[in-house]
Amino acid sequence: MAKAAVEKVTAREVLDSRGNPTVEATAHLSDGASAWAMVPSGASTGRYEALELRDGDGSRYGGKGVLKAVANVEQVISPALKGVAAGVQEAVDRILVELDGTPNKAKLGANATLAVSMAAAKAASASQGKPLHVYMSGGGPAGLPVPMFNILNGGRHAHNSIDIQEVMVVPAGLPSFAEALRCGAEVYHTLGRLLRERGLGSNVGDEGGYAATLSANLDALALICAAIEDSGYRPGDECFIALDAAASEFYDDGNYTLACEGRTLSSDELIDLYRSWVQEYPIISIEDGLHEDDWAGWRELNRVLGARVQLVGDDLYTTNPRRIQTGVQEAASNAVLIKPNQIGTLTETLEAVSMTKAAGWGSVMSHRSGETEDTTIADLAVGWNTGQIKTGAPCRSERLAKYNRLLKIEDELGDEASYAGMAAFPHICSRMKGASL
Ligand code: 2PG
Ligand code: MG
Repeated sequence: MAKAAVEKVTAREVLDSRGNPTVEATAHLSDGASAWAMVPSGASTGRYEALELRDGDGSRYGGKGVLKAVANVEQVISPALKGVAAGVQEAVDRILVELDGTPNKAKLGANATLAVSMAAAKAASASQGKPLHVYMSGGGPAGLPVPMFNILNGGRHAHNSIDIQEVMVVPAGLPSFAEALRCGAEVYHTLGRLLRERGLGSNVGDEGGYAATLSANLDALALICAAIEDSGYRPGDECFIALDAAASEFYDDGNYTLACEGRTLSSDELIDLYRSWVQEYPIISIEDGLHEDDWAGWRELNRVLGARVQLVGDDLYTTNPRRIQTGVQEAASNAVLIKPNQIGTLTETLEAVSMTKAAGWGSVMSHRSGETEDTTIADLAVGWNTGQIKTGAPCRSERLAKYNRLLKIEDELGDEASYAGMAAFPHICSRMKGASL
């Protein structure tokens, strides 16, 4: 293994896809290799996420500047990493965790630590002359993930739209990543046409999906099913539907309010609603179906639907190994959403992935709603063999950057490329059609 050490880490404030500041860090190594990384930023952030350090100085970017995080990289982290072997990720990340010293990166900011953690990995892979996904895999099994395309945006990502934050198409039954991407793009365009024909609006939300003016959440499912069929794909066989309800966003005091439908439901009633949707539509996955602290609800949801639908915890776990452990003990779900900036280093993110896999659960590598041109998560999904990735619609270049990176990796792997397909959903019935609840 190459022995290149960190010389220094520089950083700057750049802008994300919503025009908000975020951190870019560049790791410079002793052998001349260097690489940059940029961190993303969420809108529907979970209560238990690591801290995203913002300046709070209203005279710049409405208080959203990240100059403090940039200074932490250059003045605190850079000197501490000088001389550390960049190719030993655990060593780099251990220093970051120890320097911060808080349970949630409150001192340095997870935007500072993650930018450095990713830049160090990218620089080490460049120094060793390996593609990032090969470097990250450490020689373990790697594969192309099933993409989840968020083609209809609601909730916090698109105002005046449905309550469900993301309605995704999942081409799990196709033979390759390239074919899955083509399917996602074709269904996306068909959905746009259907929305325009019906006068429902086809502007796009933060993740590139349509922000349509629908009067019921269920309408989104019917429309997407029609778009899958009109595009020539078989729903429930080649192409499925996934939801991210992001239910913490419409929860208040024990109840869930679906504003676009004008009704308020208890946890049990919402579970019943999901069950009725699953009976009617080829839904393969539901993320954050319930609030991040509604553990009793999650156990019940998993009991009712877990045998045939992937139930993904995002705000519930915030990529935090301690919370995932609790989830496994309580049988609260059967999958975890993996967002590196929720925890703040690559080593801790990998720990979350390993724990999820050890439980026999599904793992979904994920972007944030505020993104950049950084494509690290595409390589992580392949190198860590997460089996699934969600990184928005096939629209907006900060989303396509990741999908296009996966296309390139698939090409480069040639005959060795294997598409995860239905195997990415090991714990649920392999085909939805005809299954009864
Ligand atoms: C989510 C994400 C990404 P945000 O809830 O899963 O789609 O949204 O980054 O706003 O938390
Ligand atoms: Mg989510």
